[in-house]
Amino acid sequence: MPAGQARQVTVLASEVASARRLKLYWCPNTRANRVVWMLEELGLDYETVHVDVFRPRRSDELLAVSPMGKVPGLEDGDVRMCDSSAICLYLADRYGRGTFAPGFDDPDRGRFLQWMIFAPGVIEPAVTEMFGGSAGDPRTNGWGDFGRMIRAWEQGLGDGPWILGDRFTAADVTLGATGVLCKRFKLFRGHPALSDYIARCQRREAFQRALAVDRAGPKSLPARAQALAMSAAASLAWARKPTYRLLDWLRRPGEKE
Ligand SMILES: N[C@@H](CCC(=O)N[C@@H](CS)C(=O)NCC(=O)O)C(=O)O
Repeated sequence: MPAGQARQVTVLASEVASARRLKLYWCPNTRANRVVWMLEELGLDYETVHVDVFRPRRSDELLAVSPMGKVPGLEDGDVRMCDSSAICLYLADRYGRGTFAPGFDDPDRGRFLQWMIFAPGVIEPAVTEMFGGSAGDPRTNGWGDFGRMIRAWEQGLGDGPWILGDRFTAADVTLGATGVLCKRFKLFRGHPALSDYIARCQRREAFQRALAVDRAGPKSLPARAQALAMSAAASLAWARKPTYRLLDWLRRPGEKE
């Protein structure tokens, strides 16, 4: 089967009768890609509906799924939902049958949820804060700051290979997809374990198929301009990092007394 095409697979016998196509509101080079990756890991059949998020127009269909007009959004029968991490968790629970999400009675469930939420709740705001050049108070910011975030992530990964050890889960999809961006912005310098972790994620076949979906997708002029702007932001972020390192050192709890 050619990479990047949605695939028809048999789910479970009990679900065949109610099998339906999942509809994903998607745009290349956005957080929608992590859901494509999850769908590819699960081997589910899906269709993508392109939304050019770099232009202002939003359809009523998208807004019914994603009230903020953002991608990704998912329609699965009567289920309509948005937010990439929530969708990955939903898909893993609903279709993974324990393979990509530890079950409710599994002792790994708690840690799994913690890492599912770490990507949108801690990594993204910490990186955004650094890009924005502002430095809030890490004691009141739920995400701490970039330094605390990266140390917690590295420590949580330990020897890996995945965030729950030998088991690859949906948490690796959300962390991995966020990490690909961190790696592109060179934020893993001095953190080889995280860099290797992301390289492992990128070598997965499902990741490669999701990448092919993105690459084959339409790219408008505003989208191309945005990509250029992001590269410029990446260089700036790197220039700002020493200030962050200093602040991080000054604020690190308990190490200078
Ligand atoms: N927390 C959301 C964020 C979604 C989001 O911000 N999507 C961006 C693309 S990466 C978007 O649709 N932006 C267009 C807009 O806000 O109008 C998620 O993880 O799905």
